[in-house]
Amino acid sequence: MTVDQRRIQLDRLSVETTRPPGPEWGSDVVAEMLRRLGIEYIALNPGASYRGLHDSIVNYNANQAPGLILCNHEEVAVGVAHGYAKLRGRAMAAAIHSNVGLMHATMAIFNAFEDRAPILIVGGNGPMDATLRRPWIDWVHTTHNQGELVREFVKWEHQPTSIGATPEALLRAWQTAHIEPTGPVYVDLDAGLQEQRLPVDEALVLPRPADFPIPRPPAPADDLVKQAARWLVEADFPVILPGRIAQTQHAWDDLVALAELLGAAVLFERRGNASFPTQHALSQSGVGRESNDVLAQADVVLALERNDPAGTLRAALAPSGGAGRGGRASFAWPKLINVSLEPLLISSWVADYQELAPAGLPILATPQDTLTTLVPEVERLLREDSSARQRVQQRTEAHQRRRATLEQGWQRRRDEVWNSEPISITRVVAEMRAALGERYEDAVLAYMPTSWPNGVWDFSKPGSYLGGDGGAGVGAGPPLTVGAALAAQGSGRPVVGVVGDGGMLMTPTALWTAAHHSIPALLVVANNQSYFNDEEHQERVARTRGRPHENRWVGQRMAEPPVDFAALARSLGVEGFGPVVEPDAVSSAMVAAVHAVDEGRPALVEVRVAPR
Ligand SMILES: Cc1ncc(C[n+]2csc(CCOP(=O)(O)OP(=O)(O)O)c2C)c(N)n1
Ligand SMILES: [Mg+2]
Repeated sequence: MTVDQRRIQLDRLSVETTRPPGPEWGSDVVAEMLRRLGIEYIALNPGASYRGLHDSIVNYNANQAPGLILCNHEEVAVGVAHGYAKLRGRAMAAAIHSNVGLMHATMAIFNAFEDRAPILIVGGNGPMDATLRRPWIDWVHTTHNQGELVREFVKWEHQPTSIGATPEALLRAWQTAHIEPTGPVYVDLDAGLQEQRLPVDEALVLPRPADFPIPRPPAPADDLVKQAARWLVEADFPVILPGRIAQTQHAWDDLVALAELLGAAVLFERRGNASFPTQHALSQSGVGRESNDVLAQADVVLALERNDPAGTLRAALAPSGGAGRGGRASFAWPKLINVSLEPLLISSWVADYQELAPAGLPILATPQDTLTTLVPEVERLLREDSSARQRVQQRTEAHQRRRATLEQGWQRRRDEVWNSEPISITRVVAEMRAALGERYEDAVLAYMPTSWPNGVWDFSKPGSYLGGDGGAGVGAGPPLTVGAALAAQGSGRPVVGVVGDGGMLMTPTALWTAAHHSIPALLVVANNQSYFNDEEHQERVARTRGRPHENRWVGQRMAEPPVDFAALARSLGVEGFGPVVEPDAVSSAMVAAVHAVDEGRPALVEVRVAPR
C-alpha cells in the first residue's frame, strides 16, 4: 500500500455532536471562521486560556476543518505549521496557550518569520475582565499587550476586544499572512470573550472569505524588466542566484528557460528552496556551496529573492573573503539585478535585511512574476542579436565542461568516503536515495543537516527541497519534516528530513505527533555526537589565540553517555532503526524505514556519522 491510500489520523470524538444552526458561544465564531477560511489543520498544545476555542473546534466543528494536531511543545506546534506552509504554500493554524505557551513558541515563530512562511497563530489570554478570573492561575496567565512578546517577528498581531470584531481580525490576519512577503501572524483571543454566550435573538452575520481576496503583490515594472533583459543579453558572463521562489511548475520551467536562453550559470544555495534542476549542466555549484570562481567572472548577476545577495558577492569577490574588522573592503561589484519583495518587510529589530545591496536594478516583485515577463523579453532580444547568441553558445559549452569536472570531483569524493568509518554523510544520503527506489524522483527533502554531500541527491522538480529553516534556530528540522509530511498527504510524495543529533534532541516530541496522527515522515539522524558546528567555532578561536584547539570538544560533545535515538523514537511510538555504525548496514536500515513510511507510518534511522 502506498502513502496515497493512507490518511493521517485525527482524534475521533467519543460522542458525536450535532452542529447547532449557528455559533452559540464567542469561540464558536472563531471556529466557524477557521472553517470558512478552509484551514485544514490546527497544531496545538492545550491550555485553559483557549479552552473555549478548544471546545468549539471539538464539539461545534467536530474536529474537522481544522482538525487538531496534538503537539507536546509549542515550538513543535508552530514548527509543524511552518513545515506544512513550506510545502503547501498556504497557512495552517496553530493554537498556543497564553503567555507561557507563546514563550515556548517564540523560537519557531522567529524561524517561520525569517523563512517568510505563512501561519495563522491563535492564542488565548485573560480573561481580560478581572472579575471573571480564577484565583492565581488566570492572573499569571493574563498579559497586557501579550502580542508584544512576538511583535517584532510576526507580520501582524492583534487582540480583538469584542466578539463582533473578531471575524474581521481573523480575516485581516489571514490576508496579512498570505500577502507577499508572507509570514506568521498572531491573533490573541480573550478567554472571557471566548466563553461568552451569544445573545439568542441577535443572529451574527459572519463574513464570507471569498469577499476578501488576498491582494496580489505588485507586478514587476515593465521598464525595469526590459532593462534587466538588456543587461542579461548583453552580458559576457551572467550568473543567476535563485533563492526563495514559488514552488510551481511554471516558475520552475521559466527559470530553466531563462538559464538556457542565456547560457547562464545557476548557483544554488541551501537556504532557498529547489527552483532549478541541480543535475542540469548550468547548475554550477554543489548543493549548499557557492562557487567563488564562477562569481568572480560574473559581470551581471540576477538575484531572485536570494538571501543576502550583497554578502554572497562580497564573500566571493572581496579580497578578505567578506567578514573583516572595521571598514569593509572595496571591490568591483558586478551589475546586480535584485528581484525581491524584502524591502516591504524591513524590520527595525532584526537585521535580516542583510548588507544593503548595490543593485543597479532593484525589482520590487516576486521572482515568479518577474520570470514570466523576463523570459519572453530575453527571447526577443536574443532573436535580434547574433553575437549575443554566439556568447550564449560559448558559455554553455564552458559550463558543460566545468560541470563535468565538478561531477568527477564529486564522484571521487564519493568513492573515497564510501566505506569510511565513522560513516560518511555521503553514504547515508546515497543509501537513502537507493532505498526510495523510483520514489526518489518524487521525494521531498524537508531538511538537510549542516553538512550535505554534493552530487548524491538531486532536486529535480518543484517541492523536491524545501529550503532552510529561516532563522537558523536549531531544532527546526524534526517539526518541519513532520509538517511537510502532513502537507504531502495524498500526493504520494515521500517526505524525508535529515537532521543533526543536536537538532533532534531539541524537538524529539515531533516524533510522537507523527506517530499519534500517522504522519509518515522519515527522519534520519546524522549523529556525530556533538554540536559539531560549534566545535568548529571553538577550534577557530583557539587557533587564532594560539591556544590548544584539541579542547574544542569540551562542552560540545554528546558521546558520554551516547544518546540512543532509535530507542528514543520507539519510546515515542515511532519505529526506530539503528544506531547504524557499519557503512554496509546503512542500506538495510534505510530499506526497513522506507517500508514503514510506505505503509503510512513514521520512521527514524540513526546513523553514527563522521563530523563532516
Ligand atoms: C536555538 C539555537 N541554539 C543554539 C544554536 C547554535 N548552534 C548552531 S549549530 C549548533 C549545533 C547543532 O548541532 P547538530 O544539530 O548536531 O548539528 P552539527 O553541527 O553537529 O552537524 C548550535 C548549538 C542555534 N543556532 N540555535
Ligand atoms: Mg551533531
